[in-house]
Amino acid sequence: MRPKIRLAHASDIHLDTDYYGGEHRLDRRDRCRRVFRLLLDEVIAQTPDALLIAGDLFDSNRASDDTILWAMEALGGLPFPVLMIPGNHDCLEGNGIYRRHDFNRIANVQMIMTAEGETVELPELKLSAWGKGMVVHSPAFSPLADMPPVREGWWNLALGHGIYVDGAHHSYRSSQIRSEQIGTSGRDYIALGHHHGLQDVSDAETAACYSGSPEPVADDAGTFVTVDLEHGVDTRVLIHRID
Ligand SMILES: [Mn+2]
Repeated sequence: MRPKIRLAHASDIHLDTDYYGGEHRLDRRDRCRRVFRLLLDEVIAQTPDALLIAGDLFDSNRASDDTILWAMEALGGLPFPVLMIPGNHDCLEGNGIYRRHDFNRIANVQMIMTAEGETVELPELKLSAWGKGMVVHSPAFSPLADMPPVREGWWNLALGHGIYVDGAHHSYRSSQIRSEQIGTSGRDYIALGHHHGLQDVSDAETAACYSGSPEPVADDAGTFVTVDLEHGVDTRVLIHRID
């Protein structure tokens, strides 16, 4: 039987926002780092079995090497595995961050890099997670399209980074997450990123959420979510505010 597990899900951290290297605006760099550290500490306090990061850990592919190495060390120091995808801000274009720095060499990190989609697994949790490595944020890119069948008897997740669209056509929008793709996915949970405000987009049998950014949006606190999966019980999503 599938074990009872707890996942944490975060996205849109945007490290190095308004920082372009050197000594200028180090306060901005340090503020982003403090928010990320606070997020990780609050995630650790929830004792999850794994952390999902649904894109935009970095604000741009111009992020400083110093911040990238700092983030790799922070992820490597976590007491649980991390599954992650790139977002549009840290996509796999040209010499992007994840091409310059191999996050898969961090022992507890699995970074999804395949544009067509790739499944990563945590056998000890009987957990299978699928996602795509975004190369270009464009209308042609469909983060949840062509999902493979679920692995029977395991927990099945997906990760996606893009814009949620419900029903009506928005064909001009980039990286669309379509409501019917969620409802027909057969997944136990879909971890989404891109919208900085928390949004529950669950459909039919499938729980799906934008975790929100750990940075406050307007007057609202930053957020992340935890997801409790227990065989025979509905997926339970809990919202955590970061004050
Ligand atoms: Mn984004």
